[in-house]
Amino acid sequence: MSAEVRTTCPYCGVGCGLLAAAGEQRSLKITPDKTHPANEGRICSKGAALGDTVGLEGRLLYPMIGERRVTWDRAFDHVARSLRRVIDRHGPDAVAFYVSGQLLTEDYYAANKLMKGFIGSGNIDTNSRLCMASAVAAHTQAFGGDYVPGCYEDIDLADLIVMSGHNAAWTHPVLYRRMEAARKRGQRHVVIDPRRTETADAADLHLPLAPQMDVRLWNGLLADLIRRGAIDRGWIAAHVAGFAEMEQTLAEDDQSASAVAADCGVDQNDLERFFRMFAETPRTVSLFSMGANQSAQGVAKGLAIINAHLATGRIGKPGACPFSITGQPNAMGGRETGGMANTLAAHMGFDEISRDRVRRFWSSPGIAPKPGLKAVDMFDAIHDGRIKAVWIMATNPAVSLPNSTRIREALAKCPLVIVSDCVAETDTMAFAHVRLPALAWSEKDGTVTNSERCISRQRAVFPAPGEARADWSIIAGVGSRMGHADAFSWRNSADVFREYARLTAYENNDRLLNLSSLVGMTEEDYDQFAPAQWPLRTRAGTPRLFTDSAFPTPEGRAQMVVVRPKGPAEPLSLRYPLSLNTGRIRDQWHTMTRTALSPTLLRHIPEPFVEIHPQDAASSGVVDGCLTCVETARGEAIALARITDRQRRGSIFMPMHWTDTFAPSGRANATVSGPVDPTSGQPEFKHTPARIYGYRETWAGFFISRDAAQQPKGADIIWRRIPQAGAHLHEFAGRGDIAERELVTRALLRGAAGECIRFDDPAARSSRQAWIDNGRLDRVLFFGQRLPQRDWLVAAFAEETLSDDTRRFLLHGRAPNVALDSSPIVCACAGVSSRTIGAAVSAGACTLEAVGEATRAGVNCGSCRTEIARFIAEAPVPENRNAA
Ligand SMILES: Nc1nc2c(c(=O)[nH]1)N[C@H]1C(S)=C(S)[C@@H](COP(=O)(O)OP(=O)(O)OC[C@H]3O[C@@H](n4cnc5c(=O)[nH]c(N)nc54)[C@H](O)[C@@H]3O)O[C@H]1N2
Ligand SMILES: Nc1nc2c(c(=O)[nH]1)N[C@H]1C(S)=C(S)[C@@H](COP(=O)(O)OP(=O)(O)OC[C@H]3O[C@@H](n4cnc5c(=O)[nH]c(N)nc54)[C@H](O)[C@@H]3O)O[C@H]1N2
Ligand code: SF4
Ligand SMILES: [Mo]
Repeated sequence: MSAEVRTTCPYCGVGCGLLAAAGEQRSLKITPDKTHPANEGRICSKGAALGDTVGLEGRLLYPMIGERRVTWDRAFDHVARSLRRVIDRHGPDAVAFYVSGQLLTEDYYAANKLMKGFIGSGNIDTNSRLCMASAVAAHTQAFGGDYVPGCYEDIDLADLIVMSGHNAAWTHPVLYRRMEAARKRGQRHVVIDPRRTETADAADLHLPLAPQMDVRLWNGLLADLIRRGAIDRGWIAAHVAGFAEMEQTLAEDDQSASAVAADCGVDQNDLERFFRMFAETPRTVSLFSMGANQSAQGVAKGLAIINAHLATGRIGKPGACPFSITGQPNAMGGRETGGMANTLAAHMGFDEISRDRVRRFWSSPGIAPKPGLKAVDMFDAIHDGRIKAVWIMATNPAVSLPNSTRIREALAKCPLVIVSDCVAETDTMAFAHVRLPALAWSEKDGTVTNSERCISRQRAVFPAPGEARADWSIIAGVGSRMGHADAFSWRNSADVFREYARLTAYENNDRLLNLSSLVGMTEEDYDQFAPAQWPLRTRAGTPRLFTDSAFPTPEGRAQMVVVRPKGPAEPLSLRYPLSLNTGRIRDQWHTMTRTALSPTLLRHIPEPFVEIHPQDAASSGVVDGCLTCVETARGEAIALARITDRQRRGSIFMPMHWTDTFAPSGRANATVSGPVDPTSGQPEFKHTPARIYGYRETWAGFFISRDAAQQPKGADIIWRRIPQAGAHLHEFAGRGDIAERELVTRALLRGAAGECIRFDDPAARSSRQAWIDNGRLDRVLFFGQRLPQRDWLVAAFAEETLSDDTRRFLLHGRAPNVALDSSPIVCACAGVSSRTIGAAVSAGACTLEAVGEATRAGVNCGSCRTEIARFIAEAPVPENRNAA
């Protein structure tokens, strides 16, 4: 093992510090960094499994033009010349960059500088448009800038945490661990979410509101606070503008608890309990995430939450603030450098003064005159030919943008698609004319900003593999070849960062985003940089904003913005009577290009699913565990039905993660495309009118092989690939006749060599075959009605020489007398299954500690603790427990 490198996790916006030690053959040992203020020694299942994701298999390691490997020299020339040609013929707005909150600050700065300063267009936007744009707009309207007021310490200090559209237990697990710790001293949790998530389950109060009713609920709360006299009129008079207008607006609706509860579809007593808890608890933090932002009224939702805090003066004080929690590791860095189409750079806009200032700072030959196109509009412009060249970096829009069929059409039509990624094959890469290999986490070096404005270093552990390069250096290479060598002559990431820090401090009298204390950093300072929160006028940083109740608006007051409830943008109909909601699961990250490399993480939830309320399932004839079609006006997806009362009646839920690589029919965004928020441009990912029906396959099977197989061409089947330790499991089903099955068989067995053992039962339409090559199991293909569990067969692939015993039972799919457990893995760290945990609970383990002692589950990262708690809560109560 090499020495431990102090770095930051590449996944969520909590921004945990990690220690990474490289071993033989790119093995990596990960432990949480006790000194990092974000996690203080904690970690979650995804962070803990990072070691599984750093192999070189599947990496893009060389620049490619079409199918040709080229030198960087050639790649830079080609990209620069092609972009130049488009700009010369069609103007700067005919090119666009679509970037990502997973770029480092240095990368973001470089991309933004090239587009806005040197190409001279505003057309750079980011996947943060799908994620944080509504919160950015809400902050800007209320506080005069995109300022996150609070810090994680506020979450520790709060007595009440209200989570709106935030499944923190799964999406920000380490922050959730901090809240669990605070609960031990009495902190209470309220979750506002149509679904009963793991987070909702564990909360003191869950308000399962009807989709998109948040503004009604928060306005109802504000009206209630006013009625009760629980607002701070003195503080409002001194520090807030717009209260009277908002108070008047509230009078337009019936704000009685009964009316609000009825509109929001929640129990009136529960609603009143929430109102009381909020009124009585000065130390309240209101977290909001995608259930708030991803909405056609996402800005209004954020503002409604902020309004309740402004009315009570709960901001800028320990344990009290509205808190938009960020998703990606560097969503904040992107907002700061200016990577969104509607900002210029470093929290400056497109006003004349800012444009002139940034132009001088960059010595720019022609700075962007106006904001560029936001993500959804940008892809519309690609579709209709206004944009003729797009460079996509660190994001997978063919999967993650709404209405992905149309996005794919746009990419297929676009004359020039350049993609920088670390992975060779993604759904977006399939459309690339030029593929540029980027360094991945563990190789790259730079800075990220987490949800609480804390800047931390990511540091390289491994040397650059192949010819992969840092994103900023790829951008600089192209910028230089476009004729701007002086502006893009950085030697290393420290150079880029210093320039960015200088820009934040440049002629800065009024911008909070100011890193002036970092301007003079030496290389060594940068290497040693310890986490710190901006504003950084001094090295100590600034954990909490607005502590003096002064806001950076012209009048120094926060603005209470009038918001009115609207409900879902697209109405339900007879044809589409259900509201389709989408989001995340605990152990996968977005489009799975990295987390799916970890077989352990895949065992938590291996396949796409759709959650359905029992009554909706019954009226649609859908049965638990069966393949189910989810249809909307845009398209169709197919996933396994999970029938559960955790879903509201009338709402269904699908995860966003699956792609062509793992489950082509399971892509949620083939079906999702809501209208966007008119201000923020953020799409309504959480509501699309839909209907469901059974897929009703006529045959099903599975195939296990050493290498990943592609879905057979020409077969209209439902295909899922599930990487396992040492093999790939492929599940499939079809609605065709025996000829379809034959087609699939031929494709999967092409090139099969060695000995085949086989058993067919035509009467039962079942067929089983196993191929053994050089003594090793090479492929297994089973069709039929009653298929065995897959685990034993998967395990057989690990045998270097198949034993006689294994060989004998291959076509049974399991050995007799071997207890099999293929139930889902609940604890990813220790690999403990739900069956093992269920058994421990039945045997009397009735606390988290007891289950931990009995099974080792939940004792490491703790990401599974809410699930274990559910097992305990749902277990039948044995007599002796009553007595205890
Ligand atoms: N495991 C994991 N963690 C992640 C990620 C990941 O991919 N995997 N991604 C990261 C990123 S980029 C992000 S943005 C965050 C997102 O983190 P979260 O926002 O917590 O995640 P989501 O699952 O998208 O959505 C949260 C909840 O919003 C609810 N919701 C839907 N409609 C409404 C509504 O109308 N009102 C309210 N109040 N709630 C509603 C959904 O039911 C869902 O439970 O997670 C980050 N962390
Ligand atoms: N239906 C639905 N859709 C959604 C959402 C939802 O809730 N519902 N959520 C939305 C949200 S909040 C988000 S943030 C997006 C996320 O969606 P995406 O950004 O599309 O998802 P990722 O899988 O994170 O894509 C990151 C890509 O960058 C690559 N990559 C990783 N590191 C690097 C690097 O250092 N350099 C380069 N060049 N490439 C790298 C990865 O291999 C991967 O291909 O999805 C959005 N889409
Ligand atoms: S909570 Fe988990 S995914 Fe998020 S930064 Fe920490 S270790 Fe990484
Ligand atoms: Mo996100």
